[in-house]
Amino acid sequence: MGYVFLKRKDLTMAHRWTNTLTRADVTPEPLWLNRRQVIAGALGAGAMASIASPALAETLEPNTWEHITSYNNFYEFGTDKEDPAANAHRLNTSGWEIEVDGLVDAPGRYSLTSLLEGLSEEERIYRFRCVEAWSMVVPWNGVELKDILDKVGVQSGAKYVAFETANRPDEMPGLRYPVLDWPYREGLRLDEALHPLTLMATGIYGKPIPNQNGAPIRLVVPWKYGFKSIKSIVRITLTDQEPATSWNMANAREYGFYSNVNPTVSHPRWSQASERKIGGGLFNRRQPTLMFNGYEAEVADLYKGMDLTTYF
Ligand SMILES: Nc1nc2c(c(=O)[nH]1)N[C@H]1C(S)=C(S)[C@@H](COP(=O)(O)O)O[C@H]1N2
Ligand SMILES: [Mo]
Repeated sequence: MGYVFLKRKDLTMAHRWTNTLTRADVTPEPLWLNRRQVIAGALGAGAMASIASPALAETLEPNTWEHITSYNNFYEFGTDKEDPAANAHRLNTSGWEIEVDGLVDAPGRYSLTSLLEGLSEEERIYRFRCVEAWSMVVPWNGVELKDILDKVGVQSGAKYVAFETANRPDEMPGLRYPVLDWPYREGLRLDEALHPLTLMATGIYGKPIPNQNGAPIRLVVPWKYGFKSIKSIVRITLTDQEPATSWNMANAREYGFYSNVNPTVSHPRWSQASERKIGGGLFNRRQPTLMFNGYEAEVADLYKGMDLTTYF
């Protein structure tokens, strides 16, 4: 329970994401809500029962396209929430390539197209919880990271996956400021990376992902704080060492490597027990934060025996 998790094959009316759609083609939300009814109709009785629960229906009501694409963290384009939407058009996402290296069978510089070729696009409605205690619900389109890793062949010695964002000072005005040790870097333990919830997103609401949200491809790890979900990825490295990650390097006391959403472990400067859902209406009531952001049943096993206050 706690998330809508749909394989493409479960859809009666499969919507194929295509990069020919542009922002101008459709008003996304009504289209999405329509499709969601179709999706709900295709699910079994058990799944319907959980969707029908009022509390869950409320938390999983997706944010609007406007919320998702105008309130962003993407420090390469500035540190204000409005900066990415204003500046990220400068990022040239055409001919995108990703360097895959380290402990893989087929290292190399892949075009994004070739890396995604043959993999099945899915739609996932996920809660998204920023470490700053705000949240959204986002309807992503993407492929499981596992499918990409299977394609390049993870070698037996690999224990972690490291990611890097593009580092292009001419296109990213925020790189002038030493807010973080650029390029933006993130990482996952291999079992986290292979988990079926871990997505590489290329779209939102069935449209290509806007630059401010991490075009043309970004990570989405829904049970971790948002900063783990690194944007505009140009490098994926399989390694046997826990990789250095940007926020952890900036302040290890405040931002752990794991950064699993956990309402019982406070950030040194604020509580993580509740969150403000963006677009939450007139009074913008806070809602309780859920363990592992509501994905406890799916991911708790990954951390069995670990002290989550030490490995925060
Ligand atoms: N490269 C890069 N990735 C990033 C960030 C960033 O500043 N640079 N911000 C992170 C943070 S703090 C959050 S909350 C999410 C925000 O994603 P969104 O703007 O799509 O909501 O992206 C994460 N990925
Ligand atoms: Mo964040």
